[in-house]
Amino acid sequence: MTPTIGFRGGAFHHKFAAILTAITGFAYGSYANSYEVISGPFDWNEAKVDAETRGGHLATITSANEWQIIVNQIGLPIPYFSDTPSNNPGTIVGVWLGATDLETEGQWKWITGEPWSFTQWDPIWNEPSGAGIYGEEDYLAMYGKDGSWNDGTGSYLRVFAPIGYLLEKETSAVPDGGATAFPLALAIGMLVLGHYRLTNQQQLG
Ligand SMILES: [Ca+2]
Ligand SMILES: [Ca+2]
Repeated sequence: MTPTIGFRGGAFHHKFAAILTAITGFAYGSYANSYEVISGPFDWNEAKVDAETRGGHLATITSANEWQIIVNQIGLPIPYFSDTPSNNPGTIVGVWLGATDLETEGQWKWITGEPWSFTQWDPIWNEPSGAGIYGEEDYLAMYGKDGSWNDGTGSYLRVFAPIGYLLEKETSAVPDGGATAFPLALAIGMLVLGHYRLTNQQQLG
């Protein structure tokens, strides 16, 4: 597991990230990314546009670290979750995420251009299934119950399809939550050094 240092969302965290970024020149904003479940009858393309209208994008989950941050922020099962078919008004079976293999079957791509490496396909139904009785399944969805992934047709108009999406808002150039202990250690070191020099200057003065 990658060593990470972070704080859950909130004002303190945002200030802390901003201070660290200012001191070290490293961007810590990945920890400030915010995630929100938007419920509603969106097909995948409509969800993509709606997310952009809200100043974000369909969520891209590019590391186990980012997934943990999402779980911390929104909880599991996800908000509005119902383990019943998606014709149950106001509830969500799953959410659309920002990836598709429409261009080349089997080659999944995040809409943000981030590298495709982390996955959490649902093993029970042997996902990604590629196609099913409803046709090609080229759009990434996440089950609200446990966060496992499924490739879906892009439509919500059938049972066990999403009826909402996960919105991600970036506040930093670092998209995936990959901060490590090193920049934090550097920041602390620089703070200590700065304090030491200030103290010395006062003594000399
Ligand atoms: Ca992301
Ligand atoms: Ca599938």
